[in-house]
Amino acid sequence: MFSPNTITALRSARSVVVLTGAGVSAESGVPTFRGAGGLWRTYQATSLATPEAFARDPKLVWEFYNYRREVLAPLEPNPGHYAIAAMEARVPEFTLVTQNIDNLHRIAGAKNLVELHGNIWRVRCTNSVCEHSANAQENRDVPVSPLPPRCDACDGLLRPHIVWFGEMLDPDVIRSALKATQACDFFIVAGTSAAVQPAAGMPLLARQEGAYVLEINPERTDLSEAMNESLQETSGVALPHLFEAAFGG
Ligand code: BV8
Repeated sequence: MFSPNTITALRSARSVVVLTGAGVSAESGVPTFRGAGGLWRTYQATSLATPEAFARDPKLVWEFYNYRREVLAPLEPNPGHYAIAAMEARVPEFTLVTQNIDNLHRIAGAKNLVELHGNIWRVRCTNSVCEHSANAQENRDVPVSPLPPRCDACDGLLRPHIVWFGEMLDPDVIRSALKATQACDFFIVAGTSAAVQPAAGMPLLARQEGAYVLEINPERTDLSEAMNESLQETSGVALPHLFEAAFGG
């Protein structure tokens, strides 16, 4: 399934970074962003995941996230999530960077996890002077109700602790992701269409810095040409194979 160079490079890697996108959760039943799952009622998901949409109609945006909470709540990690968590235990330095907000990597046992776009099970206050603005809180309600939810400390509007399109990523989060990317000698990018920045730039940065870069995606992407190896396979099948081939179970 993988080239011998890929297995040799991963087996001897001192520092590994894995970047995942929505495709890694597809085999758990999570609709991907740009596939058919990118639609909700008559809306493109990407048109609701914006600060403008929230300012215009916070209740509608919260209904969208309640829908995603309802879809996500019963879902489990798939073999791809577990293979990544198993790899972390076998590599001296390991960083998992995910664009996904579904928390499935954490459930699968990931430890050194950087959530670039936040987490659907956390909320924060939009009142910038409120203590719950800088410190997001866990909220597992399915659904969140009443809508839109208000902060119990200041009665401000609560929002999902998620990075929307057009919003800056948390500087500390992006710094740690880029630091790991520049330092690694093996980089895996799995399940992403590489359409969204700044995540999509990371595999190319790793390549520039001399890392061996492996892409796993059933479809080719704009990254594929630049990878050391691009395997057209699903992550739930390919990642367990990769773990077995490099670390022997
Ligand atoms: C930023 C949280 C600085 C929300 C997400 C013009 C105007 C404004 C902004 C921009 C602009 N041009 C560029 C930008 C920057 C923008 C951007 O990149 N836009 C794109 C769409 C053009 N980026 C940002 O705004 C970022 N912030 O840059 O700050 C700035 C600030 C202001 C202005 C300019 C710059 C913030 C982006 C964060 C957005 N939030 N998620 C939510 O989830 O509700 S991103 C969202 O898309 C998800 O996190 C998702 O993960 C991510 C990326 O998509 P993918 O993960 O790749 O998923 P996708 O469906 O696309 O693809 C799935 C892939 O899986 C496919 O390739 C498929 O083949 C594959 N697959 C399918 N099945 C499997 C599989 N692979 C493996 N196994 C399988 N079984």
